[in-house]
Amino acid sequence: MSNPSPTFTVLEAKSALYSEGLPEVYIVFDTAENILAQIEYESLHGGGLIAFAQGLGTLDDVDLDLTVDQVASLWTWGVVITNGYNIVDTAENIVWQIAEDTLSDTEVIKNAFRLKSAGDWFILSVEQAVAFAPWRAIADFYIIEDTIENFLPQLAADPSSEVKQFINGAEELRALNDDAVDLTVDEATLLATSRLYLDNFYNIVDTASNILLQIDLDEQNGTDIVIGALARSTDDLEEVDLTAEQLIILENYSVDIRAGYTLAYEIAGVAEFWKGKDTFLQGVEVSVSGISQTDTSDQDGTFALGQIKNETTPFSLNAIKRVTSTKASDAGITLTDVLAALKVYLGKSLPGAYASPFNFIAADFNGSGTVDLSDVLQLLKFYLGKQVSEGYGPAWIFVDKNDIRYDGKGEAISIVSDTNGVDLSKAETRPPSIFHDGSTTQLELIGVLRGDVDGSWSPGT
Ligand SMILES: [Ca+2]
Ligand SMILES: [Ca+2]
Repeated sequence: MSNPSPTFTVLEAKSALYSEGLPEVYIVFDTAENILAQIEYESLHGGGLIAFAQGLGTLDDVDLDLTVDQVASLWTWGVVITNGYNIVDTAENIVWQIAEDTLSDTEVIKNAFRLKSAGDWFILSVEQAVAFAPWRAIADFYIIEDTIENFLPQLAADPSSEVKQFINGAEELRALNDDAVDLTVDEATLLATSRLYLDNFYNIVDTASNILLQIDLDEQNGTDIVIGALARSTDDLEEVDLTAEQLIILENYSVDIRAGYTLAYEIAGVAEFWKGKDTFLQGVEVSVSGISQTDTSDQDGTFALGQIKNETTPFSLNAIKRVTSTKASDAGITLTDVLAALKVYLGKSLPGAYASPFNFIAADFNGSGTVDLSDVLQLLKFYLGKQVSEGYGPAWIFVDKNDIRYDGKGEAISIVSDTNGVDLSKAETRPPSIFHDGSTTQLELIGVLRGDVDGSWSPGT
């Protein structure tokens, strides 16, 4: 059984050194204050009392207030601090020590029961706040004061990190007086949601698309990130397509659009059958010549063509609805249609139930521009399920509603033909091509099926 090493207080060790001498192995066991005083003394005078000690004792002082330097000294001398203590120091020293600790992994500070300032508010840079981030105990009183440029990378790097929470928890975030800072919309949003006081003047420099998006969000959420900006400008709008409405919004928000932009808009359209009420046509493929915009009407007959640019207006639209069946019944073709086509050819009037200028289009079974006896005979053949001559057969034709004149009851009374100033007749059955002049963003297409003269076709057939 070995004897434990003798223990001395600092004073006892000093006294022993100058009288009977110290044993080879001893431990200095004392309060932190005494050990620190002796360390300081020996550091100044080159003594070796503490250095000779084989071990330094354990401090047991829950309420001890130490500076970072004192903690570092104790640690260097191998003093084991098992219990809590307070670090009372300036933020700068604590931050420095935290940085040292992080490098050396000595965890001096990590063993601290708590960190506290001397009652003053710490003013930290973002970098210092980041260093503090794992030390949430100090989060009570501090101000982050830095440049926006330093905030942004830190916030953007990991928006959900503890660092951001730490920054969010700050009593006050302040930007330095930086009146001329240029922010993107995302950056302004990031700063605003991080409780940075955006009191200072700043410019939002971004694309129109982003600014518009933010204006939209602002209005939805009742915030004023963008609205609060003193000045906004967009750098490079060469590639941005704006609608006229968006342009007005940007102007209302005093967005200075410095570079060029393209004014664009969307055409909203609907396709419906000429006969009956609200029979909408699905599967109408609408395209614009020379532009890659295309859409196909859905169940409601609606379609949309986006990003139509002003400089490409006016233009023609193509509307196609494919006929896949060769059965007369699928095209709504019955004997009534054959007889009706014959009446059109003979110039006789049709029953009021389906008399319409659309009859001329439907009776021209080959789309030749005129209704002649061949149209009637070929339609009869088709009705009978016999082979028809090339060029004859059901096909969808679309008329721009703007080219149709209606009576007071909404019945079509005439359709303009593609021959200027002439209405459709059996001698001129071709409507004008669908032409868009940009005066409206609405487009209504009325479809008629060649061969179905009385309009008995229905989507189910
Ligand atoms: Ca014909
Ligand atoms: Ca029919």
